[in-house]
Amino acid sequence: MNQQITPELRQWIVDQAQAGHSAEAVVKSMLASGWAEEVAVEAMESTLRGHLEEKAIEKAIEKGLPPSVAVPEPRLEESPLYVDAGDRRVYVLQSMRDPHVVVFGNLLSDQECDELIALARPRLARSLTVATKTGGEEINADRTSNGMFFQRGEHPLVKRVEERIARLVNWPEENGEGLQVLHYQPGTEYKPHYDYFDPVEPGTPTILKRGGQRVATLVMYLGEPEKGGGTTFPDVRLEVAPKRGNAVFFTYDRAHPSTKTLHGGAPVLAGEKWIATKWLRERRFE
Ligand code: PD2
Ligand code: ZN
Repeated sequence: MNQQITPELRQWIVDQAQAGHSAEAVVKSMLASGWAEEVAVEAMESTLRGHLEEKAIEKAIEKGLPPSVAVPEPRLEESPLYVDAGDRRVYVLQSMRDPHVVVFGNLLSDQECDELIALARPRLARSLTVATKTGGEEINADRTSNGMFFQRGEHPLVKRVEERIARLVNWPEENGEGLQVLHYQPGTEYKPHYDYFDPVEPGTPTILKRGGQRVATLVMYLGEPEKGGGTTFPDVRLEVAPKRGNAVFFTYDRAHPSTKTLHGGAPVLAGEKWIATKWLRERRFE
């Protein structure tokens, strides 16, 4: 007998399951009609899995979730201990799937961290965030650090770091925003937020004209505090230590809290914290 799993067989399995028959009973009746056991079990499993996936997609549409888009994926399938980022070996210290968070070690040398701080320091101003109501920039009370933006590629060091990041996370350099450097003094923090632009805000369509949505964030630690200042992910109770030279990377495939990428910079309790953030967009960011 032809033991192919046809659309008719799949439909029959779904009908049986919906009529309240257990998986075991359905497999039993398949065996009774001459199906080989492995084929029957595989047909059962793959059909129900496919059916559940379809239902999940329908549900997402019903709930009005924004569509899911492609995101940068560092090549971690074989659990490498490090990634060759072109001019540097970057260590993979930890990774999580949901939310998709990766902690990298040795992304920057101490000298690179110092040099980025020195280049940024004279240009610091109270941090602005993109004002999603208007599409402009505004001072944000939830972010008490001081910051500045580099233009993409504006300095040979900035360019080198950007090329390294593109190799590391497998995403075009042109899709990155300019690096942002932030300086936190004791008592300052960055309250939990999402980095994507909220689709319901009136300024968002204007922001998205330039490169589309943000789809990933890389926070690089340039200067470590003595206490506090970790990057927190409250939905999964994760806190990443702000160790100099290391970085935390996370992606969000839709502009929605279901990505579990709510994150914040915990208050710095002692010492100073410096970070450089690279936000990655869907498309070329000019
Ligand atoms: O300083 C941090 O750890 C932090 C926390 C949350 C940075 C950002 N967000 C960011 O730059 O988006
Ligand atoms: Zn953030």
